[in-house]
Amino acid sequence: MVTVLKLGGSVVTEKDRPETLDDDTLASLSAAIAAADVEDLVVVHGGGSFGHHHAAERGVSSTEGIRDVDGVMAVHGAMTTLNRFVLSRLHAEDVPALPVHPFSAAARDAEGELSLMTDQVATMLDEGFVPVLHGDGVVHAGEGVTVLSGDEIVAALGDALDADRVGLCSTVPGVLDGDDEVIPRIDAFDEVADVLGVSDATDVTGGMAAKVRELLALGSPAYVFGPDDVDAFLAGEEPGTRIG
Ligand code: IP8
Repeated sequence: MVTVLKLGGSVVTEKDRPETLDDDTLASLSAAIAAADVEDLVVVHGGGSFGHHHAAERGVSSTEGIRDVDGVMAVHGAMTTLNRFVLSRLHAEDVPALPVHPFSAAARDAEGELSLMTDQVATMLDEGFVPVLHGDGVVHAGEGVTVLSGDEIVAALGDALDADRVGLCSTVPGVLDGDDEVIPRIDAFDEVADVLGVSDATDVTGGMAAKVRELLALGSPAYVFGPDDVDAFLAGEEPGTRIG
């Protein structure tokens, strides 16, 4: 049974301060992951104040590409730095985590369709490791390099690995309605289109609306929940909002 868990970039970093980790939250999430000891777990993390800061500065998004190598390396470099931090906190809890950098394993065609190599991820799982992927840059036909969000990676992995459970750990306890109440279940985008406003300026990949769209396209149910519910999700419960 494959479980994919995404740690939101805003959860593991201080979103408003460039390249700043939220170390306490990352440490407690790492401890929860270690304690749950889930078989066949894949972790994906977002960009937070590492990737999004550089992507906004360089004017690159999931649809608008850049060809400037310094800019590409700034975005990719910030993400590999964050990945190192995430790995080190997982290692501190004895989680057998290994890095997978999507920049070197993915491409988008001219229609924006993503192809992501997943053989290495599947083999890591078979060998008892916990692959840790992350939002990154991706080479994009006709655009140079665009941003690849962790949510797109989650969707691609969910399909390729035939994941049974997909969870997105966000800063909020679920997808919220207009009164800030958690919506327990979403089966179609139309149901929530009005309440999902556009994301803030430093999130170049579209915030909650984009997440819900990606997750609805998955073959398995997905859950959006806050950091306090990671252990519940990993224990097989259904915290936060169920999507699909
Ligand atoms: O935070 C974006 O990943 P996300 C990664 O999952 C970059 O959208 C490079 C901004």
